[in-house]
Amino acid sequence: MAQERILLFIPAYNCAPQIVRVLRSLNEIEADTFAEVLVLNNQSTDDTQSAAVNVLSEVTTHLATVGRNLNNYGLGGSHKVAFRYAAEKGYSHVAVLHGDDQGDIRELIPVLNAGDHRRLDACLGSRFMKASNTPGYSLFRTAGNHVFNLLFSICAGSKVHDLGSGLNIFGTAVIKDLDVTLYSDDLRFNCYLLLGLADKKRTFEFFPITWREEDQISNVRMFSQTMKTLAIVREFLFTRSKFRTIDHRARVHESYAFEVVGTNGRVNQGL
Ligand SMILES: Nc1nc2c(ncn2[C@@H]2O[C@H](COP(=O)(O)OP(=O)(O)O)[C@@H](O)[C@H]2O)c(=O)[nH]1
Ligand SMILES: [Mg+2]
Repeated sequence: MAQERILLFIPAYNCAPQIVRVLRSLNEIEADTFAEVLVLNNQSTDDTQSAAVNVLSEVTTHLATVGRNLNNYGLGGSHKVAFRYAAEKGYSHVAVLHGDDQGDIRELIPVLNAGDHRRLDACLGSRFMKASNTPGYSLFRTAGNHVFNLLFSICAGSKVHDLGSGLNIFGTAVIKDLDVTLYSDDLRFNCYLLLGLADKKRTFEFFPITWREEDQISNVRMFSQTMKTLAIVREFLFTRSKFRTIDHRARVHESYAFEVVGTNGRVNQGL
């Protein structure tokens, strides 16, 4: 088997205080667990970029790079940037950790140690399993997510435990899947990706995670998000050919590109 090299992708938008904590947390895991850590600042309007660049020198365990998307591509579009970068650099996997410090990178380590990411096309963090923990989540929000998980389970034909959390790992089959480009660039990207995985009979499993809601600002507008997510279910169940072929983006970007704005220059011992 080719050598395993995992890119840790950290999407970041208006999360200056949190990105500093997320980057520091990389010192709590074994050095070079990830071949590279890529923070992508998605055109934040706050100090996210300078906060990330300034803390880079404190990251001693990993090669870490901060990039700036050339446009605001949304969370989904940022995934597309990272997947392309991983394909170009020959990384075997892309792990994703949201930059707003709601998740904990240490919770991915048991998945890696068990080798689940080699066995499966995707390992997806879930906020809604028995062993999950969601301090700060209202009962209403949790119940709503369970309803959606049920709807998506019907679509996927297997149990879905989360429509898209901020801690996941994807293998080469997903990274190189050209259809991913057609999925929505916004926060619903993970919903499309999930149903796309199921439709293509890719293998995925969920693992329980802790997801904090402390000083983070959620940008999700609950009602509009609910209606848009229902529309994905309808499209998948009733017009599958459309789901497979149409462009699901509100706006089509010619390319998904970024420029490097900082690196800690660490030389990875394993490379
Ligand atoms: N809302 C939003 N988040 C983005 C964007 N680009 C990257 N992100 C990151 O995506 C993650 C999820 O966004 P967030 O608004 O926290 O959504 P939520 O956690 O699902 O409520 C955060 O880490 C953001 O920093 C973007 O264009 N919009
Ligand atoms: Mg968040």
